[in-house]
Amino acid sequence: IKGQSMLNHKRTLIAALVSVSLMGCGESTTQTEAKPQLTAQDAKQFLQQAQNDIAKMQVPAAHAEWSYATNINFDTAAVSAYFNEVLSTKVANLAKEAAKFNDVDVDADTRRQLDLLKNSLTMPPPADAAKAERLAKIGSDLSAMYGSGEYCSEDGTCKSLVEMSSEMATLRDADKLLEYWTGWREVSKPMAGLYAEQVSLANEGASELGFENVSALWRGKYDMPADEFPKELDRLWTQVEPFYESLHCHVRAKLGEHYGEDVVPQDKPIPAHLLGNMWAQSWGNIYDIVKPQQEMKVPDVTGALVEQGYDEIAMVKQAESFFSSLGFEELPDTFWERSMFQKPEGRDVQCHASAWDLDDKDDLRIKMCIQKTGEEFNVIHHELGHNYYQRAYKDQPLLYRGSANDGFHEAIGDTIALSITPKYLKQINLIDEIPDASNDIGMLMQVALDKIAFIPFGLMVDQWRWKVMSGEVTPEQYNQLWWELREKYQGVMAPVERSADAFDPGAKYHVPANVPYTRYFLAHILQFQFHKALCDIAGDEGPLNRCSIYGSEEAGKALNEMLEMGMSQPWQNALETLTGSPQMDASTIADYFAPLKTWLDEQNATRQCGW
Ligand code: X8Z
Ligand code: ZN
Repeated sequence: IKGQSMLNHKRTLIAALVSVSLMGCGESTTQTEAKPQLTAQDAKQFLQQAQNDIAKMQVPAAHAEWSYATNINFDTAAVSAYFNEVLSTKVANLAKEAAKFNDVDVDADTRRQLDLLKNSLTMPPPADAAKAERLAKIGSDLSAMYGSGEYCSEDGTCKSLVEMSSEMATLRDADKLLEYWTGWREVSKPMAGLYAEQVSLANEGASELGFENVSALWRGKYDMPADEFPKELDRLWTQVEPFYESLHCHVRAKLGEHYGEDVVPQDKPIPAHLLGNMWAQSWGNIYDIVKPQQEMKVPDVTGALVEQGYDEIAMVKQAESFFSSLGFEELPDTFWERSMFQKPEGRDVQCHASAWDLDDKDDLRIKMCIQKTGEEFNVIHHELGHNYYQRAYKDQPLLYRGSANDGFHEAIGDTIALSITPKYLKQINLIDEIPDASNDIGMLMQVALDKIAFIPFGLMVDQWRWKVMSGEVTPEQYNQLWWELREKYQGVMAPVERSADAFDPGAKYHVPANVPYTRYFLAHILQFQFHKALCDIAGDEGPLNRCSIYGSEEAGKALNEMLEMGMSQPWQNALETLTGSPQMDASTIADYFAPLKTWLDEQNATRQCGW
């Protein structure tokens, strides 16, 4: 029956396609009347077939991708590039077919699925097979360059990104920090040419699909007109900006005291190598430098994990048990057998943390090079959030198996991690006592360094990419624009002049890997909205920063209701399901951090803020 319906469907489509040329010689006036019309039924059949075809191909493609990411070599690269090309070409063809139903009167659900199919690719391949192959090859090469990248110092010792990142967290020697910072950015220099070539190939693919360019395609995935979406981001950023500026002001002043004002000039952006993170994207690691003078008890999760002898698996189990306490089913045995929790010896892997669903059934996995730190404990929750989301929507039609908008996927695990409060840490015996409220400024500072510092970074990466993808800047200007935006949004600057061949965006995973980044900006807003809604449901009446939803099955149920929806409805509806409002809104952030904002403004009273 399946084969039969496919044939019927193909016949109808082909008839529609060739009608004009077949009837080209003769009575042109009757062409439109004679053309067989596509029907709503054809659209449904088309979608059914398309989803079957994609589902079949997706599984081996995912296995190839997993093999590559967990073992980067010549052969795994070839196989993953092949599957990438074949699958993305298939989807591009289906997306083009979907456009044939643009003027057919179909129900809302069918229309949504057709639209999702048209919008689904990230880097659409051109129809020209050689170009499609080239695009896939570049993607796989860039990813390998990042994944196997290392910095070798003059004495011949080489360090991986994981090693340098972990040192930079506690390193306070500005020269050594600068060495790692510039060293890692050597890895991305050779990416520049490939990246520019990739942009033009993907733009060709996007234009064949009817998009102006890749930028328009990426901005068009948010259930609103592509040109409206950046305005929505501006609105959210405006809500957070004053708080970010207060935090920035205090952090710069403290860094100035620590490193000297010649290293950290007080009227300029902050040099990007001093913030405890390779990309200056979250600053939690320099809490010791910027913490309040008054002694404050802030849980030392890293210390507790080490002291209690947690290994990588124990950390993941602990994270799993949080989800279990909300009523989510335990992870399958295959999760434990097939995941990669540690960097293996003797082969290159893509250490950047990720969560996988190999078959849309229950083959869930994570891939991480776990470090035994509080920061990584959070990342584990982040990754598991992806897995539980994937599992929750697995029974939706394929085109609905995904994030309400891409920020939701990134926000789920982070939302859970916001519940890793002192109360929770005591419940699981990681700390002995819950610090009283007089310590809250310290704890809020710790969270703000991680979350608020991130927000402008989360915004600027795609501000850069949208301009790059739309051709507003040429490859010669790529790096300069990157630093203009880093300064504008984050108030950080390159610590040394960047050479003409530098390609610093390539030093951030998501650029060579072509993972859109606005999702993380959205996630950092959404997770506070989710946290508040879930705390209300859990009946926690204390301040938001002390609320933990651990053990609340009601909260788990409410969360799951949203997760199960997948992308079956506009994200505004999913948001409303959980929070009661269809609007993304950063005012929850202001509430969460209100005492810290007051404190920062007192500290900054005599300082000259801004850059
Ligand atoms: O890439 C990630 C996750 C995997 S989706 C670890 N994140 C962004 C990053 O590391 O740059 C999480 C926060 C931002
Ligand atoms: Zn993620």
